[in-house]
Amino acid sequence: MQPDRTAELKACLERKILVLDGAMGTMIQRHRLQEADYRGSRFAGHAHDLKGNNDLLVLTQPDLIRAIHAEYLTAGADIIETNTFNSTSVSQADYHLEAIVHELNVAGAQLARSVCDEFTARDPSRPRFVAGGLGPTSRTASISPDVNDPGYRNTSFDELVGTYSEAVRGLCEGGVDIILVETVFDTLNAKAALFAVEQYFEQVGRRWPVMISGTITDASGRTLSGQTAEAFWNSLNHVRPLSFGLNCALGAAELRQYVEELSRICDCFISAYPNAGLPNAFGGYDETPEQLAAEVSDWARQGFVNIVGGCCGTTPEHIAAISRGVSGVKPRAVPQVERKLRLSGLEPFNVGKESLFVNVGERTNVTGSKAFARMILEGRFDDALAVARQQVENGAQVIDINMDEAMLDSKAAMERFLKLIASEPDISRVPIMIDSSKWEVIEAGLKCIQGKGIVNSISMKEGEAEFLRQARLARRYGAAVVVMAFDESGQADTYARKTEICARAYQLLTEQAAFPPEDIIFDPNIFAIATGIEEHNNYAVDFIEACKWIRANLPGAQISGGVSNVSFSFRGNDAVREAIHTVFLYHAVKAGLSMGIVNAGMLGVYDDLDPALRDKVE
Ligand code: THG
Repeated sequence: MQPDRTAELKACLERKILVLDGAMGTMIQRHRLQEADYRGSRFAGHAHDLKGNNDLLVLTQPDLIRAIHAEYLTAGADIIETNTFNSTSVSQADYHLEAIVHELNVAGAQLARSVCDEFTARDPSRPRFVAGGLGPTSRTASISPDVNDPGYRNTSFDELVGTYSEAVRGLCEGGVDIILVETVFDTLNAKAALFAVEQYFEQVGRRWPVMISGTITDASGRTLSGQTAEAFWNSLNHVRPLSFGLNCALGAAELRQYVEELSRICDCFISAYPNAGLPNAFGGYDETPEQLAAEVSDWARQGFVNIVGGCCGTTPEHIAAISRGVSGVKPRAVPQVERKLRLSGLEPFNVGKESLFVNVGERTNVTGSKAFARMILEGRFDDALAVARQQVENGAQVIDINMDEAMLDSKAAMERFLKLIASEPDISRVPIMIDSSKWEVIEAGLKCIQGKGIVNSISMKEGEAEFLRQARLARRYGAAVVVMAFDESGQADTYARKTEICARAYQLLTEQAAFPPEDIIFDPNIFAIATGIEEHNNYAVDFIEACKWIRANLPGAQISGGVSNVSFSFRGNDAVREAIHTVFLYHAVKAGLSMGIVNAGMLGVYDDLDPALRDKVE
């Protein structure tokens, strides 16, 4: 395996704007290869057509690919990308070549490596690097290919993790310096790729720098799967990428505003490699090297970028022009960005000063709503979607989803509902909180959401090891976590137990799992008051006092709770329940409660309550 060149790469990025190569496809096209050229001697007898399988050329026409890499390095590229865009089993299945995916990645990496090393040896003052490309595959994990069944998918998170694992292993064994997850049009595919990448790094005990590059499909400013640029960043920044950026689909002029936006919000290097303009009537690209370089050089002078190059339609001439244009221009300085809980659905949702209290909709919960439970049990998913939509319309900024019901296949119901939600942009614009007492249901849910969601919940009830295992996995899936104040000896009821457990969990997460404090949401247990049992009477006050302590002592973390729990003793008396919730929140929010699972749209205003009722509740 190649020695670790990360420090050298980072030093280069501090010093200058690095140039990535241009399109491989355009260059291969120039050679007008025929079926027999693709096959070479090795695949002469393959039973299926191979023309167009450009990745296969690393095996059958290695000199041709080597020459293209060399042309880009000569043009001034500092980083060249392996010719492995489609070297995943999902994409190679189109050619019935799933069996050689690992080999394609190794060979693609070795080929780029050897050309790159030749150029570095010629001029060691100008080190060149190899990025191992992981493409998006030909399938999307969060969009149905069947208009009649929005819950259908032709691939799954697990299948994608499997194929990306094979690919990343091949790339690293072949000697790449960087892993580049690129042309992301569905963030869930990218999450699967990054899950595989992180898993591989853990297995081999070494990390490679990761570049992530998404694709804004059109003037809507969104990815194919519907996310805005910032939502896309919030969904993937858990891997702490070396760089984040955009490529393909648009020309430089159309891409500009999104590159500028990312350069403002991302606390990592920024990459951008546009197409040579928008495709013309024949699917070709007309933007000249000078036109493309003019725009890209302007991004450089504005301080938007650290890595630039070209995508579809670009040639060594484009890369040479870009290289000249950015030469000597100061690279963008990576900004300090405020650390806060940054969630996403199709749109970003950042929890901080601008949102004092986050409403999490409680109604999509089979244990919390008889009506919702009936809909799910009877398979009336359209009605269930209407409940979710109504929560969002009523102001829920996140929706809690719970399918824990004895009569249900909870895992299947969670998957189906989340896949259906993914097809409803007015619901899936908000982040999702996956609520279950079973880890396997939570994990199934995490495999269905492209945004940055919340795991509800993990705790130390089964000990520290299981707690940390689940926390690390949640992070690998890119989710924040609700941590219940629950340990080996049970749920915390008093102020002392609540604070002691939260403190221990915070220490474990931040020190042993490197979990960012801003992605921890403590739930110090809202229990029912006025049950007739003396010990229950102080539960609400204990919760509120615990909020104050957590705010003061566990910096960066958020606090949440299931608000409707507090009034269980008054079931059937909604007027009193609402008054209790209103008074409770009035005090708890002042004490630091930042999120609550509530019946969105059913919260009262403290000052509008009937004073007599309010005083009783107080
Ligand atoms: N903490 C965390 N997650 C949670 C809870 C918590 N998830 C579940 C629950 N508690 C929060 N959700 C609800 C949802 C509904 C009700 C209470 C809490 C509720 N429902 C009415 C009832 O049961 O009387 C409505 C019944 C109906 O409509 O059929 O009160 O604490 N992390």
